[in-house]
Amino acid sequence: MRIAGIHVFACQLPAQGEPYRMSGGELQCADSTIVKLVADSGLAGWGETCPLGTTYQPQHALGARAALAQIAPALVGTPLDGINLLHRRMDAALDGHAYAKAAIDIAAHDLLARHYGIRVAELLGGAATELVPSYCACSLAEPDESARMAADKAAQGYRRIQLKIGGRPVETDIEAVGKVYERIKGRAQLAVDANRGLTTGDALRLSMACRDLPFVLEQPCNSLGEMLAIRPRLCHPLYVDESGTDLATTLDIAAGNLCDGLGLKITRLGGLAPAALVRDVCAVNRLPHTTDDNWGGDIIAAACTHLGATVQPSLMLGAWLAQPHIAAHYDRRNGIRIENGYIALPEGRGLGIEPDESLFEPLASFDG
Ligand code: 0XW
Ligand code: MG
Repeated sequence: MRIAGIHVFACQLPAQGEPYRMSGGELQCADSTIVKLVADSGLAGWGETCPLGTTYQPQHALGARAALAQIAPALVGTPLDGINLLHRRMDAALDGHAYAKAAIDIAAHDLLARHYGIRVAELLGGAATELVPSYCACSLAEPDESARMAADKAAQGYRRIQLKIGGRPVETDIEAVGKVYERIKGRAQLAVDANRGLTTGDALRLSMACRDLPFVLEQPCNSLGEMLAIRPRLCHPLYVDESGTDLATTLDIAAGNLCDGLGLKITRLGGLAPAALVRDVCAVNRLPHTTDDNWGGDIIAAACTHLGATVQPSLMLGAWLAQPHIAAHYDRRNGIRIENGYIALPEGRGLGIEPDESLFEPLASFDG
C-alpha cells in the first residue's frame, strides 16, 4: 500500500459560552488542522492537530500547516509499510515540528487499522477497557465560581477534576483550592494545574498552606528546573505537563522518575506511536499519566480515547477532551462523547469515526 494523497483542511472550533481560561490567557476559538491520508487502495485515514491558541505551547495553526506543506510532498508515493518508517521519512524531510507530524501519524494509524480491519487501540497493543475514564478542567475563575463549577462536574460523574490556577495573587489560588476541595471531597480526585503560572515561592506557599488537602500539583512553574528545585519541599505530588516539551524530554522525565505523574499530550510528542512509547516507559516506572491533547474535535478525541484504552488502568488518570467545550461533532452519529465521566471506545475499524468532510475548509492537497 502506498500513500496516494495528503489533503489538509482547517476547522474553527470556538469555545462554547465562556472562553476557556488558564493562567497564560484565554481561548475564544481554536483553529484546527485536519489531515486526510489517502492510500492507493482508496482507503483513507484522518488525523488532527489543534494547538490551544498561540501561547499555551510553542505551537500554532499556521506553523502546523507550513510544516505539513514541507513534509507532505516527500511522503506522496511512498509505501505505507509501517508507522516507524513513516516517522523516519517525516524526520528526513523536516526536523522537529512534532505537533504537525502528529496529524499524519494519527491519520496513518487510522488508515492502517482500517486496512487490517482492526481498531487503533488494537494497533497500539490492545484495549484494556471499553470505557475510558475522562476528566475535566475548571477554567480559571473566582474561588466561589470555581467551587460551583467543580461541584457541577462532580455531579456529572467526573472522578477527576482539574482546577486551573495561576496568573493572580496566590492567596486567591489558595482560597479557590480550599473551596473546591470542600465541594468535591469524597467524590472526585483534585488536580491543581497552574499551567506554568506560579513562581517557585508561590508554589511552595500554596502547597504549604494547603498541606492538609489531598491533591496533585500540576506544572506549577514554568521550567522543569524550577519544579525540580522545589519538589523536595512540596507537600503534594508533582505532575508535569508542559515541560514534557518533546519526546526525548518526556522520556527523560518518565524514565528518571523526575515527577509523580505526567500530562501526556499526543501531538506534542509527535503522534500515537511516540505517545505509546511514553505510555510503556510510564508503565515500567508505574507513573500515572493522562492521554490528552490541547484542543480539537472528534479525530483527536478518538485518538486520545484509543490510546487511553490501552493504558494500564491503574495508571490511567483520564483522557481530557475539548468536546464539552465545543459544539461541533465531525461525525454526528459516532462522535466521541463523555457520559458520566467515561468515554465509550468506538467499535468501528480505525479510529471508529467517519468525519463529514463538508465541515472542513480545504487548504491544500498533495497527490503527486
Ligand atoms: C486540560 N488540558 C489537558 C487541556 C488544555 O489543553 C490544557 C491541558 C492541561 O492540562 O494543561
Ligand atoms: Mg496541564
